[in-house]
Amino acid sequence: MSNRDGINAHSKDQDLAAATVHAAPELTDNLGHRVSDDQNQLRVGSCGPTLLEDAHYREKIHHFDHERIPERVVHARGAGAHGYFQVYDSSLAPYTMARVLTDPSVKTPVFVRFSTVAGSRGSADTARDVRGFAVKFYTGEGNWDLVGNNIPVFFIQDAIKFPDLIHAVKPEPDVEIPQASSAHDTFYDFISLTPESMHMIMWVMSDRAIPRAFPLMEGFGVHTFRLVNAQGASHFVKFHWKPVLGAHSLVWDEAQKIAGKDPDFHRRSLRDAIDKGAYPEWELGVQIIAEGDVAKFDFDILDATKLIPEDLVPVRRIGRMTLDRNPDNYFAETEQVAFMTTNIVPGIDFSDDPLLQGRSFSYLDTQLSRLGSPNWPQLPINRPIARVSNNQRDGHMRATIDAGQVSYEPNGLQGGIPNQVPAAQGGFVTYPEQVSGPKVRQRSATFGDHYGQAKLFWNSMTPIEREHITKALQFELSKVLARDVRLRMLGHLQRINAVLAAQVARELGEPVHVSSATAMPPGTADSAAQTAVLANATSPTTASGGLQRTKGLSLVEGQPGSPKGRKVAILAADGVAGAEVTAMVQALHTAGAQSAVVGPHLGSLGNGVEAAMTFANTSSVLFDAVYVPGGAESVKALLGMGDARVFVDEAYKHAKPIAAVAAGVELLTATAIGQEIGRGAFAGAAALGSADKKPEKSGAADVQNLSEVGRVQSAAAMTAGGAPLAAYGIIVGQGSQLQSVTAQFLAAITHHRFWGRPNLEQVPA
Ligand code: HDE
Repeated sequence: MSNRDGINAHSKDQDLAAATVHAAPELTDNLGHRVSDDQNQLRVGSCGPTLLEDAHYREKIHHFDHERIPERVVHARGAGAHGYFQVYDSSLAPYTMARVLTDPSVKTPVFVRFSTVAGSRGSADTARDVRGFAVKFYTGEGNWDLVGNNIPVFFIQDAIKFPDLIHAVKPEPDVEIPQASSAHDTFYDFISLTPESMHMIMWVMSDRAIPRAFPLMEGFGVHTFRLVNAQGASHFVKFHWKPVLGAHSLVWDEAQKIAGKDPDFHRRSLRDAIDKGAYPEWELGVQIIAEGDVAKFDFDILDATKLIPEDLVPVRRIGRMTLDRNPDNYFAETEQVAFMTTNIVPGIDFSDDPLLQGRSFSYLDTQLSRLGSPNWPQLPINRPIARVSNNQRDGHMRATIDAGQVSYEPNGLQGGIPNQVPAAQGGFVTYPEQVSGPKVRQRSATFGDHYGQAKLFWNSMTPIEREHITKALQFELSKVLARDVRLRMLGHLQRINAVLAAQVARELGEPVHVSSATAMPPGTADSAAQTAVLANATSPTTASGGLQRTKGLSLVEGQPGSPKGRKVAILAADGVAGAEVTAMVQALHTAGAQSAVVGPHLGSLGNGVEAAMTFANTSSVLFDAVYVPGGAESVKALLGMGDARVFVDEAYKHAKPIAAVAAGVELLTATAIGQEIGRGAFAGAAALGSADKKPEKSGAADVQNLSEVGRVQSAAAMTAGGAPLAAYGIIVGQGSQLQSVTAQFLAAITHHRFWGRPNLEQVPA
C-alpha cells in the first residue's frame, strides 16, 4: 500500500492488482484441490442417484446458490470505470485544506459509477430517469465520495420523504409494473401532492434525463457542501462536473427504441470508449459562496430543490477527471463499490441541508444490507489507499489479520497506538458551526417557493427543448390512468406555464384554458407547430433575484460539440464504391469518430469493404449519423430493403446528420428526405433550434449538381429560404465532391442534432 504522500494515478490500480487473480492452467475447487471431472456428478452406476459424498458438486452448487447479493434499492443499474483526478493549481487553498483540491502535483485515483435510479439491475440503460454520477476519490487523506447526479436539484427537500418518493416511482407493488419508468399512476399521485418536486420534474422531463452517453452528461453534487481552509474558516460550495465533449442527449423516441435494440447502450459505449483510448473527461467546477452572502439569495441554499444560477455565481473550473481503465470484474468492482456521503476528508464538510443529513445516515446503513458485513470497507474496491489502523476487529468475512494483543484505546500495552491525530497533523475535525434552537419537525419558510426555479428552468430552454419537455409530459401523463391525478398535475403545470399546461391538456383530452392557440399533439416526432406555440411561452418570475433565464441550463446553447466518440453508420451492400467508404472512414477516424459499415450480411461487400454489422443486428437509433456511399449495385440493393430506408428515415426524424454521395443520394431520395424535397418543404421550413437561430448558411457547392447525381428534382428545391440543405444536417454531393461532403459531414457530426427539419410528424418511422 502507498503511504499518504506517495499517491499517484495508478496507486489504486496497484492496490487492486494485488487482489486480482487470473486463470491458471489447472482447474481446482475453492480450496485448491485439483479437479479431475467437472462434467459429471458422482453417482451410483451411470443411471443411479447422486452421492452426498460428491463434495466438488456440493461446493460448486453451494457457491452458485449464493452468488447474488441484494441489488441497490435505488441506482441498481449502473456501470463503472477507473481513472484519476488532478486539480489545475492551488488556487483553492484560501478555501480548503483538502489536498485533493489544492495540490496540482497529485493525481488522485478515482472509481466512478454511473447509474439510473428507478430500474432494476437488468433494466434498460436509456430509461427516462435521473442518472447517478458517483465518484470515489482514493485520496491520501482517506476516501472522499462525491455521490451526485446528472441533474443539479432533487425531488424532495427532506430525507424522510425519500422512501415515499422511491416507493411511488418503483414498479407498483401489486403488479410489479412498470419497470424503470416514472410514467404511471403512483409516481404522479405522489408528485402531484408534492409541489416541491416541480422544479425537478421539469428537469426529468427534459432531455437531461435521456443522455446520449455517460461521458456526455454533466454531474452535480446537488447539495451545498462546505469547504474549510487551514485556518478553520468555512465557505459554502456546490460541485459541478462539466463534460469536456459537452452534454448531449438522445431524443425520446430514439431512447425507447434503443431500450429494445440494445438495453446495454450506455454501459457498452462507456466500455468501448475506454477500450479504444477515447478516455472520457470532465472538469470539476465549484460555485463558492461566502457564508455572509447566503442571506442575499431569495431561496435557501440548503434546499436541494434549488440550484444556484450560474448567472448569479459562476462555475469556476478547478481540475480534470479522466477515466482510463475499465473494471476487470463487474461484480467485484462495480457491484460491490459502496459510496457514502459521509466519506469526506479534511477541508470538506457537510452543510445542514436536511436531505444531505438524511442521506448520510442512509448510505452506511444500506451497505450492510447489500454487502452483508460491517467489514465491507475491506473489499478491494472500497478499501482506501490511505492506511487503515484502528481497534476494530472481527465480524463476518474479516479479511485482515489484525495482529497484537490490543484492540482498545487507551492502551499502554501497545505503546498507546494507534493514536488520535490532532487537526494540525491531518486528523479530521468537524467544522464547529454554531447551532441553537428548539427541537421541531418543521421546514423553514425559506424552503417555501416551489415554482420560481421551475419557471426559470422553463424560460431558459430553447423552443425545441420546451417542445421535448411538453412531449415528455404528454407521454408520461397519458400513461396515468387516474384522471384526478392527471388533473392535479395539470394544475401544477398551469402554475409553471399556462401554454405548457394547455399543450399537455390537449394530449390528455382535457379542456384547454389559454387565450393563445394550441397545436395538435404530434405523436412521437418533433412538431414544428407545437414548437411554435411554445416558442414565446415564457413565465415571468421573481425568484432567484428576478432572473428570467440563466446560462448553464439549456443543452442546445453553450455546450461544446466534438466529433469525438460519435458513431456513424455507413450503409452499403455488395458492389459499394470502396473509395467512397475508405475516405470517409479515414476522415472520421482522424476526427476521433467511430464508424461501422452496415450491410445485408457480414463480411466482404467487395472493393475492399467489410460489413461489421447487418440491418438485422443493428439499428439507426444506435448511431449518431448515417452516410450512404455510392456504387450502383450497392444502392440498388439498398433501395430494395425497407430496413435501409427506415434507417435513413429514423436518422432524419431523430435530427441526425445524414450524408450521401454519388448514387448513394438515390437512397435518400427514396426516404422522407426525398419526399420533402419533392414537395419543396425545405424551402418553407422554419428553424426550431433556438428562437433566434436560423439554420446557418454554409457553402452551397454541395447542392449545385444534385439533379445530376440523384433523382432529386432541382437544386433550387434543396434550399430552405436560401439556406442549403446542409443547414439541416443533410449533406449530399457527387463522387467528385467527396472531400467537401466529408468535411461538411464532420462539421454536422460535431453539431450533433439538427432541430427544425420539416414535417417530421409525417415520417413513418
Ligand atoms: Fe441516494 N442512495 N439517496 N441520492 N444515491 C443510494 O446507497 C438516499 C440522493 C445517489 O453508484 C443508496 O449504496 C437517500 C440524492 C447515487 O453505488 C441509498 C436520499 C442524490 C447513488 C441512497 C437520497 C443521490 C445513490 C442505494 C434522500 C444526488 C448510487 C444504494 C435523502 C445528490 C451510488 C447505495 C452507486 C444510492 C439513499 C437522495 C445520489 C439507499 C435516503 C439527492 C449516485 O443509501
